[in-house]
Amino acid sequence: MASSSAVLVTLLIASYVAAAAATTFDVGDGHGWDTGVDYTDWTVGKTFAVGDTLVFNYTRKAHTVTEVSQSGYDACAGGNSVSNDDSGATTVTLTTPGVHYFICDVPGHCAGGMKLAVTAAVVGGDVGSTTGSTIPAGDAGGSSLVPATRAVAVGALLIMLIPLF
Ligand SMILES: [Cu+2]
Repeated sequence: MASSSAVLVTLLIASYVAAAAATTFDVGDGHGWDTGVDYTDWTVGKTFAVGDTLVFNYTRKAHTVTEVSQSGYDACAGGNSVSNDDSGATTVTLTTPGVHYFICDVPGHCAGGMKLAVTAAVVGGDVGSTTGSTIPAGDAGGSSLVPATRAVAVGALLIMLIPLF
């Protein structure tokens, strides 16, 4: 029994590691963070989750990566920013679920299209918080449910096998 128990624990850990795998996104891909790029268009077809990382590449001091509230995003106003950087290589890890808003705070650039809204879905490693994975994000909610469902299935399997040990 001890060996099958070890196999089960290994499977369980493997499942959680797979569910928690984070993705790194190069914002704008080959275009980087620049004027003349449609960042709403860039997000289409991409699924973002808590733990994922956004990398903004641009010429140092030529642009900023300014995380703002929704109102700051809508108005292209960087005054009450959550964070601000103009180093040329800004890395942002999505640590909380929900929508994260970024603009360039150089005058005219946000209005010219340098604004990005990304919805981070909850990763389904924690069974207790799977209700959060249905945050509306286009098609993001559906695909993020897959690892959550797998975690629940593994948990149910464990409960069924516990009396055997
Ligand atoms: Cu700019």
